Amino acid sequence: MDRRTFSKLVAGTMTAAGIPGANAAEGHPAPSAGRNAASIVPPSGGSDAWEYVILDAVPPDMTQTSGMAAADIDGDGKTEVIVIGTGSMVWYRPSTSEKGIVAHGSFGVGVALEDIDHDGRKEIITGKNVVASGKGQEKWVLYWYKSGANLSDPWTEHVLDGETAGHPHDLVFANLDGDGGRNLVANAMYCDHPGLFAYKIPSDPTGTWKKQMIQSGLSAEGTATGDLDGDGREEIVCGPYWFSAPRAGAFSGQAWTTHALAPDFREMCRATVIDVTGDGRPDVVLVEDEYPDGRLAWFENHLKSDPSHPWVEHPIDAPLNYSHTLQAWHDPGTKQVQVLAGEMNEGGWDAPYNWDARILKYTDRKSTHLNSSH
Ligand SMILES: [Ca+2]
Ligand SMILES: [Ca+2]
Ligand SMILES: [Ca+2]
Ligand SMILES: [Ca+2]
Repeated sequence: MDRRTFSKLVAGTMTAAGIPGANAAEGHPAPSAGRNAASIVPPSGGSDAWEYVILDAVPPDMTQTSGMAAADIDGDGKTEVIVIGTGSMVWYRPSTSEKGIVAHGSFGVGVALEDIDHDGRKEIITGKNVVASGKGQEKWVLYWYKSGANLSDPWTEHVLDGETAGHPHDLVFANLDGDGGRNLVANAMYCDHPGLFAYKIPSDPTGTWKKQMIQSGLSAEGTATGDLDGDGREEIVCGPYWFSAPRAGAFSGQAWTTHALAPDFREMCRATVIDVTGDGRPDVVLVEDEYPDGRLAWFENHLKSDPSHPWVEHPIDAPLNYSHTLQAWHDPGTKQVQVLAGEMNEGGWDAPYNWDARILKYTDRKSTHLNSSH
C-alpha cells in the first residue's frame, strides 16, 4: 500500500460572502446586511500567496451563478472564463476585463469547452432548463454554442440532445472508444430516471450525436475519466462508481459494466483522475460534495495488481462543507501532487449559508521525502 500524507493550506475563505451587491441589485437583501453589506472584504485566514480577485461583482442578467469553465476559447493565447447561471451565460477575458453575454436562459452546473468542429476554436457545451413542468420534473436540453469571429459577436446555439433524462450536472470530454476522437460524457440528475450517457460527435456537429447509455437508475455526480485499466480506452468515474465499456465497444449499444470504487462514499461527489503513486496507472481523488461533513480521499488503483481489492482508500481530510470544486495536478517543478477543493457558500437542499467557505489546497509531502516511507 502506498503511504503518503498531504499538507493542507487554506488558500482563502470567502468571508466576503459572495456578492452582496448582486443580491441588492436584484432587489433581494444581502444574506446578512450587518456583516458585509457595503463592500467586498479581503479573504480572511488565507495564505498571502493567493490574491482574491472579484471577476465581476454583478454578472449581467444573472441572479445566481452555478457553473464555470476556463480555457483559451478564441486561440489568442489569453484565457477566457465562461460563467453560467440563472438568467444568462457570460464570457470573460480577465486579461482585458472584457466580457459579454453568450446566451440567455436558465443554465445548470455542467459546462465544457471543446473544439468539436476542429476549427481551432473551442465551443461551449452546456445544458439549459427549457421547461419546468410544475410537477417537479424539469426538461433540460443539451446545447453547444459557437462564437462569431469575435467573442462579442452573436453566438450561434445548436441542439446537441433535445431529450436528456435530466439536468446534465457533469459534462466531460474523453476518448472512450480508443479511436482518438473525443466523446462527451453527461450525467442526468434530479429527475425520475437519473443516469449517465456518452455521445459521439458526428462529422458535422450540427447533425445527430450518437448516444450511448452508460447507466440508468443511479443518481450519482462527480464525473471524471481516465484509462484506469490500461487498455487504451478511457473509463468513467461517476461518484462512488466506475464504469467500463463492453468488449463490443463504447458505442456498440451493449451494456456498460458498473463497478464499485468507493463503497463507503455517498453518491454526490466531485471526482478527478490523477496518477498519485507515479506507477503509470491513474488513481482517483473523490470528495463528497453536497454534504456539510464531506470526506476527501484518494483511491489507489490496484485493478491489475490486486483485482480482488482494486481500490485502496486513503483519507486526505474531513469534514469539507459542500466542496463542489475539486481539481488535481502535478506541480511542474516539484512533481508533487496538488489537490484543490473549494467549498460552496450555499449548498443544495437548503443548506445553511456558509460565511467561511474555504478554498483548500493540499500538497503531497511524499515527493519531497522520497526515502521516508520505506
Ligand atoms: Ca483567448
Ligand atoms: Ca471549434
Ligand atoms: Ca481503459
Ligand atoms: Ca497510480
